[in-house]
Amino acid sequence: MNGAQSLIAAALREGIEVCFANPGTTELPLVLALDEAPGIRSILCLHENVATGAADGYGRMLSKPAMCLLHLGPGLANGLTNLHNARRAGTPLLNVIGEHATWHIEADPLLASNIEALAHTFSASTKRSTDAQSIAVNLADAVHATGIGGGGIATLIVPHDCQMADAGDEIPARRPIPKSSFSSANVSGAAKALRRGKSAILLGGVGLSEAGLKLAGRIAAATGADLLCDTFFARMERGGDLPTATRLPYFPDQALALARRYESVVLAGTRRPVAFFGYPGLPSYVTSEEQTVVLATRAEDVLGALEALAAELNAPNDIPQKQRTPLPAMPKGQLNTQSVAAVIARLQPENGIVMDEALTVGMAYFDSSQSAPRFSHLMLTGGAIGQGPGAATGAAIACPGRKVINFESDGCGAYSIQAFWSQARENLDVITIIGSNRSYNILNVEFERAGVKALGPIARSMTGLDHPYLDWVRIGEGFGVPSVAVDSAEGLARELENALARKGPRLIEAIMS
Ligand SMILES: Cc1ncc(C[n+]2csc(CCOP(=O)(O)OP(=O)(O)O)c2C)c(N)n1
Ligand SMILES: [Mg+2]
Repeated sequence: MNGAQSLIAAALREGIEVCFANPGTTELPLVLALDEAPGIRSILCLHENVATGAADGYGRMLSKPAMCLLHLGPGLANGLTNLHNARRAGTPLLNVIGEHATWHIEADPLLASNIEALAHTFSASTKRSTDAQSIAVNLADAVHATGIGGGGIATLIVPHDCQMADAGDEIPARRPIPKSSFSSANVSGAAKALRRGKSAILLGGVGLSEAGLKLAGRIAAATGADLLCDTFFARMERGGDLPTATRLPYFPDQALALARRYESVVLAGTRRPVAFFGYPGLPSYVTSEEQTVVLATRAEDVLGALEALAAELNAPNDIPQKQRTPLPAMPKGQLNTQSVAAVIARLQPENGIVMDEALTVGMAYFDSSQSAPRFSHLMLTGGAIGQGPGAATGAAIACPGRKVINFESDGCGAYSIQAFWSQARENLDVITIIGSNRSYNILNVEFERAGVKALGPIARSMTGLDHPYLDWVRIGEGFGVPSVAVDSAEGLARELENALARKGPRLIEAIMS
């Protein structure tokens, strides 16, 4: 085997099944190796940020890494925002970056750059193979690293000449990921806090899985604690008869007001909540130090800790069904934040996946969808916009039997339109709903909250997505996705029902009033 073949053989042994790729000359031996050893579904993405976003969506759904194959430093740089989001999500993800031949780097060819410097910003592990023989071991180490600490990103840089040289035939055996543990002292501390006074359990990571929510629901039933969830969770199982959680508000004043209701906030699978931005006069942390009680961090065994806590509190096995907010009525007329959310929540299918990157357009969706049928809810995790279309693509690859709804605000959507092409090419079941308010509305909201009374022409031009409007129907169609625009709740309901009844990707532009 040459180095490239040994890398692919090692990836197969490590259980890698999907590769989201945008290759160049330095990755061509790897592309050939993917052909020679079938077993890894390889998907061309027309922008690296779509590839990395797709690997994030895939990893969130399957808790195992997909591989991203990217071209040198510039290819990696293009994928950085969604690698940032994936790091925040705690997604296992494997990056393989082609590099110039070892002997050529010294001459500083045009595409050369400091790949390690880029990789270090988001990678739990970064490694450069220095010869063909070590590539398979390096690959196995990288995949292993993606499973440590609840999930992370590993980046392996493979020079072109190492890919081509003889690597021998040895592929290392797969090693089990060491099981994470939890602290019994933290369990006792959390039990004490929950018994003491009015408290909340703030859930993130695995705490928002079906098992996590059920355990938390039992603990809440035993103690009267409220359940909260991170504002920007990676994945939350929702709907059906699952316990519900209140989402920590985005704006820190509102989040602080909620947190102040509790004597203790017990953290399960997340960290002490931090305000999205620093606002003058407001603290960085949403909870005080005294209030904050750590049950288990994301890197620990969150389910084990919740189980031990439920046992310590003698929590009942059955969760009493709380009165649920009913689904909103099917709206009529103009499309606004409320009506778009209501239509989606009413029509989204059982066992669907909703990738939600809809900023102010989607503000009502979390509450509106509380009583929807069971679904997996994915959100933008790292605040770096342009994640949704890629992540929806990856989620659809990961879960072929499930409908994916990608609810996007127009500004966010415009970053990653190339994802539509991969959705069309792979005939993925992704329905993109663009909430088209034709502005970066969140920035207007921030101006308003900062007390800015009137915007000058430059500030207005920095927040308006008009002149010209984005023509989403032509954008979608241009990438091969059947697309339609609607401007009423009835129209959105009709088109969403149509899209749900069919296989394959669809785009619906919901033009807001
Ligand atoms: C990578 C990146 N670039 C820029 C920003 C700054 N930013 C945050 S929200 C936003 C606009 C979002 O507009 P849209 O998606 O239309 O949502 P709306 O506010 O209209 O609901 C921008 C530019 C960011 N968060 N991340
Ligand atoms: Mg917008």
